[in-house]
Amino acid sequence: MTSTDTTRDLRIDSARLYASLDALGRIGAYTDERTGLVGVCRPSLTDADADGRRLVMGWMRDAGLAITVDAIGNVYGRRAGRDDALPAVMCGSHVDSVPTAGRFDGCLGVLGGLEVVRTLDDAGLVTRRPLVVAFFTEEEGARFGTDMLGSAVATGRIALAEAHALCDAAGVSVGDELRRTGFLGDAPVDAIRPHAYVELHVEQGPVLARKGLRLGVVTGVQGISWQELQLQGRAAHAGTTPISYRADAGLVASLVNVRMRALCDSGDYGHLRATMGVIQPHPGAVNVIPGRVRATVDLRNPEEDALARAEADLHAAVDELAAAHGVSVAWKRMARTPPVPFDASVQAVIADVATRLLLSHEPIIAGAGHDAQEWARVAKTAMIFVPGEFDGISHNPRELSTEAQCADGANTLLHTLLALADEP
Ligand code: HGY
Ligand code: MN
Ligand code: MN
Repeated sequence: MTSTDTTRDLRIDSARLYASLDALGRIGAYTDERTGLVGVCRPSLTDADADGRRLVMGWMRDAGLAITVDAIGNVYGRRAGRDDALPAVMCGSHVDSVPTAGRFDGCLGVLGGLEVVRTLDDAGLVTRRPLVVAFFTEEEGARFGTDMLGSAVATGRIALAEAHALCDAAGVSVGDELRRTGFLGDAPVDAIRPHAYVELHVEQGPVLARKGLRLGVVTGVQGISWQELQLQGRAAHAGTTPISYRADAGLVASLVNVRMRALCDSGDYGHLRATMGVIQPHPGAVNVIPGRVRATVDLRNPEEDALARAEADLHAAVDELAAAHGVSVAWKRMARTPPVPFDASVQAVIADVATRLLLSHEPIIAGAGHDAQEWARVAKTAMIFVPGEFDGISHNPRELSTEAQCADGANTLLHTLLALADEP
């Protein structure tokens, strides 16, 4: 059953989708004291994440999906196809969030897939291939330090034992949290090898909105480099210690941050983006020169060689800055993924659907990491982006895509899945 006359005019129920996003967004909700905005804080495998997972799994059951949970806590909801022995077409994303999230990052891809299932149920339609709607563990990496963790384990990039052993800042491991929350599933992590994977996601940036486009056909994901930087100086009295006697780790961290921006502004590394998201001085007292600093370095680049050069040149610069101030340096690799291109044929299906739905669209590269970049290793994969308001701001409670924008994405997902599920 392709997107033929029987399905051509099929559309999702946008009010139902938006209500689901709203209901899930109330789990882990908090009010930002500065702006009064309501954000979402559901770091992976916290109680809030577990509550969000169970809410979505209840909806999956209500929609008749057969649920499996694997040994890294990935959750798959399966809808039988007419030729049920064929590999499924999968969609999904993540429901864990950064600590200052909005309601759409990841959730639109999961609940958009669920809305597709609900729409097909309402219409009494069964696709040729089975469909799977999934959500994956620790996509954000904000708690355990490695992004797209669940998808990376499911597709063989990270070993299960290595993933289970990862710990958060409090020393709590992924394995322990999976057990504590009840999400240490018994399905093997490589149980699913889909025919194709399509992920609907908010763009999380300003490009589509500024061009007045309704959709993005995502061509791939840029390279990501996450490192932890430990700077070790010497704690000392802020008042009695002459400037020339200091080994100020806090000063070096600031100098490194400024140098990171200089690398971006230099133009020598293409479209390099650099962020020092964590800067933790110790002891963190007003009258003590920081003896040490734990910082994180997030580098992004669409070109692998420019990313690698930026990593190498930053390491050299940090050594120089630290040595000049009597501070020692230790690096720890957190995550590293190269740029990943998406499948051209799936992109073509998405573009064709968008054209038929009269939705303006253009190719766009993903600035953020996504589960799709892992699934691209084992299945033909692409993504659909929808724009957001306020320059598409994300990882911020102000994140907002309208009901109409979400509907554009979910309708495109619906017809893309129908086309792929009908493939021989
Ligand atoms: O960091 C990222 O790009 C994604 O939000 N995990
Ligand atoms: Mn996301
Ligand atoms: Mn995110």
